[in-house]
Amino acid sequence: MKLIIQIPCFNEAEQLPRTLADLPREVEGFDAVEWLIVDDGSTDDTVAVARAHGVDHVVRLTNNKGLAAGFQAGLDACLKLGADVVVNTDADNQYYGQDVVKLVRPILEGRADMVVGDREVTNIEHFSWLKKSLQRLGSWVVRQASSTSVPDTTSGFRAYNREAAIQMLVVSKFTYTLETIIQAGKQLVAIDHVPIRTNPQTRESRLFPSMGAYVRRNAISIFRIYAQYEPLRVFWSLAALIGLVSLAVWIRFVVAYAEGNGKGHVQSLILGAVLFIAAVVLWALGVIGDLLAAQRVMTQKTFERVRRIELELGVEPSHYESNPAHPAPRRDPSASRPAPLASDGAPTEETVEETVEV
Ligand SMILES: Nc1nc2c(ncn2[C@@H]2O[C@H](COP(=O)(O)OP(=O)(O)O)[C@@H](O)[C@H]2O)c(=O)[nH]1
Ligand SMILES: [Mg+2]
Repeated sequence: MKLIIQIPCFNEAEQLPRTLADLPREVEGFDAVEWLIVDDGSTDDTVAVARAHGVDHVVRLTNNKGLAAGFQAGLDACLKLGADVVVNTDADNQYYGQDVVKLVRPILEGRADMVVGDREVTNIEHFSWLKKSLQRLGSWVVRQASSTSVPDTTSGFRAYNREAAIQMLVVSKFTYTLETIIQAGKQLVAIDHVPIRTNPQTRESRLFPSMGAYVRRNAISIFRIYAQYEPLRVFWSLAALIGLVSLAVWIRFVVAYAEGNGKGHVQSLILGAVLFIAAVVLWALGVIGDLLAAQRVMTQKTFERVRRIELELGVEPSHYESNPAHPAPRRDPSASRPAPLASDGAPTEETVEETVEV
């Protein structure tokens, strides 16, 4: 069993040494524990520092693509490097490195495919009252949207087993944390959570420059992701709401008409009609969204199979730079590859020989 701990980094040369010093090199239940960083177009010495401190694998993206893309690139590389379990942590030493052990336990015990570290947000000293309240509200919304019970949905300290990692497909640009939970919930991946410890804050968040930006981006992301998975609920609820308003406005007109004052309320008739058309449009958007969601499921399944084929063929990870000091053993791609067939489908001479040898 191999565990790879992945760390997305953007200009983290200063913080990395402390973070790496805290990470385990051995974890019970694993024969190998390796470290991987995703350098997302850093302009400082992130890669050199990582190498100097024993990082085994480097995925170096040419330019800054954002955390969600970095996370996906890292996950892909970890799978191709043969990880059975992938743990993701922050480069700023936010999470307590030794808690990796707690995080992987439910996976090792076969109780979960994905485990989210719970920072127990109410106990974090450097989070303001407002940030704690928003975290609680946001996490509640994500729990509703994902039908899961994850208490700390924005936590970046997580573990995925191979199956969960193979199925993960992040589309959102800003946040992979929320999308992966909603996706896992909808795909019925078994999610668990464990309490984990955090270290004192070393610097301000790079991801969210201000509280306003934090709320805005997360709210938009939750809405978009939820609408992608549940378009009928989102659009039909809105359609029903606007439809009811249009009905109320029309009733107002009918009452006035019955009282002989219809001419004075033509505006109500027009407003009701406009609202009714809006409701019909929303209803239709729900139907289109639902058709697209079905399409998305098929794309997802195709993607998953392509990924399995890539893994089977031993395709190299993209943007990968191995560390000469820590050569990584790879899975042998030829181990389970079927023997080649001639164009007419018959076994080739080579195949026959190979078969005889076996
Ligand atoms: N790939 C990538 N990672 C980033 C980027 N910005 C921040 N990170 C990493 O994402 C992780 C979380 O960032 P951090 O500033 O600690 O955010 P917070 O924990 O949400 O406050 C750290 O490991 C950062 O190095 C980025 O643009 N791309
Ligand atoms: Mg952090």
